[in-house]
Amino acid sequence: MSAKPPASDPVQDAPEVSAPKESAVGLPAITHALRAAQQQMGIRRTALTLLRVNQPNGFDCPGCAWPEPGKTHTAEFCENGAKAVAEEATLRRVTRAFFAEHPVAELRERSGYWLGQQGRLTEPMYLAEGATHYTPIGWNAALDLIADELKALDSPDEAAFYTSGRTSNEAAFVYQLFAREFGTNNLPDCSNMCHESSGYALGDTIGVGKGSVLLEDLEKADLIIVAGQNPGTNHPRMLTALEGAKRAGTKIMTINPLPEAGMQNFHNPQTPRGLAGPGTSLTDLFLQIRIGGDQALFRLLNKLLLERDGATDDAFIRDHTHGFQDFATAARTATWDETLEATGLTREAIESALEMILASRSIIVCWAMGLTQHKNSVPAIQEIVNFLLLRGNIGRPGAGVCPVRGHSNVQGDRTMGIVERPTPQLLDALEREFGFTPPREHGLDVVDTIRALRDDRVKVFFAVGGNFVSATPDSDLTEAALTRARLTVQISTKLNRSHCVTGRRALILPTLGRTERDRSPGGDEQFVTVEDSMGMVHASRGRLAPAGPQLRSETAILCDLARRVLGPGSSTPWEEFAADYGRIRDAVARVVPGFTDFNTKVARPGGFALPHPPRDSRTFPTATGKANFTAEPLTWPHVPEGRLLLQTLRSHDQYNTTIYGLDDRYRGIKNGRRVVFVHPEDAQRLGLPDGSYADLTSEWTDGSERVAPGFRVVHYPTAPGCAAAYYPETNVLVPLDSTADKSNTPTSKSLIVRLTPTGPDAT
Ligand SMILES: Nc1nc2c(c(=O)[nH]1)N[C@H]1C(S)=C(S)[C@@H](COP(=O)(O)OP(=O)(O)OC[C@H]3O[C@@H](n4cnc5c(=O)[nH]c(N)nc54)[C@H](O)[C@@H]3O)O[C@H]1N2
Ligand SMILES: Nc1nc2c(c(=O)[nH]1)N[C@H]1C(S)=C(S)[C@@H](COP(=O)(O)OP(=O)(O)OC[C@H]3O[C@@H](n4cnc5c(=O)[nH]c(N)nc54)[C@H](O)[C@@H]3O)O[C@H]1N2
Ligand SMILES: [Mo]
Repeated sequence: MSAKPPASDPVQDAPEVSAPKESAVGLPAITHALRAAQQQMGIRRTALTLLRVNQPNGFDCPGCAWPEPGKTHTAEFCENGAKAVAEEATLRRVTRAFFAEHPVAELRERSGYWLGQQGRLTEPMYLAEGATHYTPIGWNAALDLIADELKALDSPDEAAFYTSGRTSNEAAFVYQLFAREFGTNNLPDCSNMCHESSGYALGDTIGVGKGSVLLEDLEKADLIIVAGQNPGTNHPRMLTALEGAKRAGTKIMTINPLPEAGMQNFHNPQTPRGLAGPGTSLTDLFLQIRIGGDQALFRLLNKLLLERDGATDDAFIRDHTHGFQDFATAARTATWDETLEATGLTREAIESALEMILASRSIIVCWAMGLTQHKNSVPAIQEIVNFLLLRGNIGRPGAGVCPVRGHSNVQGDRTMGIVERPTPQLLDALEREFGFTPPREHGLDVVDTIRALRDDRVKVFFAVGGNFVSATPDSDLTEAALTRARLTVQISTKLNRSHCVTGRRALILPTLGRTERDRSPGGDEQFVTVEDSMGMVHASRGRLAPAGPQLRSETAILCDLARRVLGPGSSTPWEEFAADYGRIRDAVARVVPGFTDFNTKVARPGGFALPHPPRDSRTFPTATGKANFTAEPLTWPHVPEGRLLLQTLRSHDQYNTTIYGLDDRYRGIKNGRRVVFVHPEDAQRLGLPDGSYADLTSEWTDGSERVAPGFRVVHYPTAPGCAAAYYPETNVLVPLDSTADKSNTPTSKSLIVRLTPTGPDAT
């Protein structure tokens, strides 16, 4: 039970509410972007920096993983990309004087927003056992301290190595190599909380856990279905691509419990027409689904397609798939009654969707966290794969699966081997290249790492980026678990809560961001590479002077640490790797499939596409050698009387746990984050007038309850029975054991909650 709001500032939190917006981007977005950027970086640096985002010779935007178009527009950045850049390129600095002034106990009481506003970390800092303050420490002493602690463990599996998805391919490759030479596969990753369900569902069915469409496919599609995603905020450049597709005649169907502004009407900031004109209405059909109802919806659509003469691609099914009969038997059991109950949709809405589908030869389905963070996420995504397979919508232009990734290199980190369940092929290749015996037992994912910390099975926690304590579920339990560690280490750019809730000893190691020039110890300028959401790999070069003379690149830190931990017993050329990232890419070329001639190919502007057998040749590297239909039991969340189903999502002014500001412009919220969006009819039934306050209590199957107090009730046109509130303030409500089947992803989008009125008006 928690009484203390962990990440929002109650003093500043005074939400003002107006009507939600019906369109997105346009001039206001540019003004907001530039204002945010200038506050952090000043005018000259703003212009210089923003012109370099996503340009062939510039750096990859640290915002989202949406790909760059082939011919980049000069201003191929977006409001939220500009905020992400400004957050990193800020001129504010956290120095040793800051840490001398603020005891850790005080920093723990600060909001995540406040911590982030303090600026860039500038030198390594150490929190000794029992100390009240962080104090400066040299790089050598810091790295030796970590090496000593790691070497003193009884087993390498007592350490866990977390990654957040901004890490470059080069750093990710040396990181996983170091962990495995050290002897563990404990590589928990932010994707365990993110697209893991997509990876599972796609790996089992099409044999590749990644999307099968390229940017140019969007314009070739007859229909794009956007399910469980809010691109207006989280992938704004996707709206430009959707607008292009609409111009080419593509229809768009949106499936979401919320009417998100970006999907309704889009004012393209890259064109004068978009700035001044009426904008483009993107969505042709909006299905306002209940949270968790997607599996039921697609199962019924599949049944209806099976019943229609000529609606299925029988040659594709015969030649390329496996498991059709079992799937068809399961699909035929779908009923209208059950589907209407699970989805909250009307029969007419589903019939319109069916007609639109039947009229479309080529279909792409895009999705993000609205599909991945539920108990039934893996079967729901697999039902979408069934849906696409039925009409041969994979492996041809304008058709396929498009999971839209979050962090800008989260997909690349996985490709480089940041996985707790490595394939034997990866381990064999590492063994051949580097001459050591990698551990074969699977390691810990995020949820299991928290359990292991709680039970003293993991004693050293090491993170490259991210904000583990704030991004993970069950905040109170997780924080208590982390404080049991002997040592916690964070390689970070900005201050966050994970520097304040620490193990017995703690280290902060400051690192370069994407925007900054990276010179190796020998003085040569280096570049890194990243992979976007569509499997395109390209170079990223920072140009700004580093935020301080002491900063080191992630790659340099990890190579130096590996050398100290592994000693002369390691035959890996760690120093050469740090001095020349090209050497790392040469090794990647020999270890990771698809990277042959890596250095040559990445030198081309725009980079290169990784092979994707289902997309390229309709070959499916699954156990059956075919694309697999699946027939999983149909489930959806059942909500007891008087309760609502809560999803935790992002506001327009945040990047995960980084809070840029306290507004959510498109949803009509200003100056506050502790709000809960509730359908007016539910609110009335529950006695919650707009503007009243309520505590949120989540109810878990073991009878335990978790409380997040003091949310302003906002009447909002969400699907009935559903509610929404921001992450990370609500992570305290997510039970550690409430995870998706198979993928073990926390169910951050379906929590059963009750709202208890509080404050002066409560009766
Ligand atoms: N500016 C900005 N950009 C970001 C991020 C950020 O925080 N800020 N985060 C990055 C990361 S790591 C990620 S993973 C992505 C996240 O990108 P999104 O997935 O777009 O992010 P969320 O805010 O979690 O929004 C989830 C959407 O799914 C809908 N939804 C919820 N439950 C259901 C359901 O059961 N069914 C359906 N059909 N829809 C549902 C919600 O209403 C909402 O529109 O964005 C990336 N880009
Ligand atoms: N309730 C709930 N919980 C969720 C989600 C949800 O929808 N609801 N979404 C989940 C998802 S999709 C994700 S991806 C996770 C995100 O989890 P994380 O990736 O762990 O969290 P972030 O907030 O993105 O991490 C921000 C921190 O990264 C550091 N950083 C930024 N850039 C760099 C860099 O270039 N290098 C290094 N070394 N550090 C850097 C900064 O110190 C910054 O404070 O959260 C998950 N948690
Ligand atoms: Mo994510």
